[in-house]
Amino acid sequence: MRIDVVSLFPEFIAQCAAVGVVGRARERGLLTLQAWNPRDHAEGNYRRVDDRPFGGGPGMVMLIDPLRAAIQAARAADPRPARVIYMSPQGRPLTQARVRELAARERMILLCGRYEGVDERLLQAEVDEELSIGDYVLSGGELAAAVVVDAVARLQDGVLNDAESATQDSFGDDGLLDCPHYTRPVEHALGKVPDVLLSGNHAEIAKWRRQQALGRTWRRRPDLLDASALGKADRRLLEAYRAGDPASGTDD
Ligand code: 9D3
Repeated sequence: MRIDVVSLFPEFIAQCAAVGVVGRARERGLLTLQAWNPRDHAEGNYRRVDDRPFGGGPGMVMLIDPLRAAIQAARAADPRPARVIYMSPQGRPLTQARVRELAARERMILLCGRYEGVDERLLQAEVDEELSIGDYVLSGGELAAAVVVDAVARLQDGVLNDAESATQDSFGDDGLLDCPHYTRPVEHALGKVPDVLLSGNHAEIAKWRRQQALGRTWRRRPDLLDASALGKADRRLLEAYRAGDPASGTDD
């Protein structure tokens, strides 16, 4: 997959893409990431990329032409058609379902705004979709674009090791939160590892983990539980958790 990012801070995008899972995806040739700076396409000695808003008010608005030239340069870097996605607080909120859809595409262009935003005419002419990463205020689209790149990269075939397998993660397949994890030592001043995890009984361990995942989702994110249709076995595990069954470890 190829992702082009149009941003006034291309070095930020490059840094994010250099490390961790995204860095590995690129090393393996599974992801191509390139940043395009609208300032490189701006005119004049001052290379302006923004100007004051018509109608008055605070802040600046990004100019049409430098952004449009950067988008065109990004489009021309690859013959395949690209969906242009504007990272924006006005966008549809990103979900793992949307991440899966985006991950199936061959390429996309992420447009990052700064200042108060982008001239509306540029959005109407060039943008296919607006995407938000949540209801809080960021200073620009770069962090949001990095979130999309990370979430989409880890779904590319061959990116994750078996141990990291995406389907085991929260929101992977079943829409539940993760169970608790423990490592050595078994006994610590902060507490003991639950006995079931030391039992060697893999069926019991799987059942306990499932129950913890169900119980924590019920406690912390009931909205997620409403959305997932539980089977009979899950409903019984959750019933036992809610009943405070000592064997289910309902301490959170
Ligand atoms: C304080 C400025 N706001 C006035 C009502 C508008 C505003 C403009 C620009 C708010 C945020 C931004 C910059 N944000 C993004 O570019 C952004 C973003 C976000 O802030 N939250 C969640 N997702 C995203 S995606 C892009």
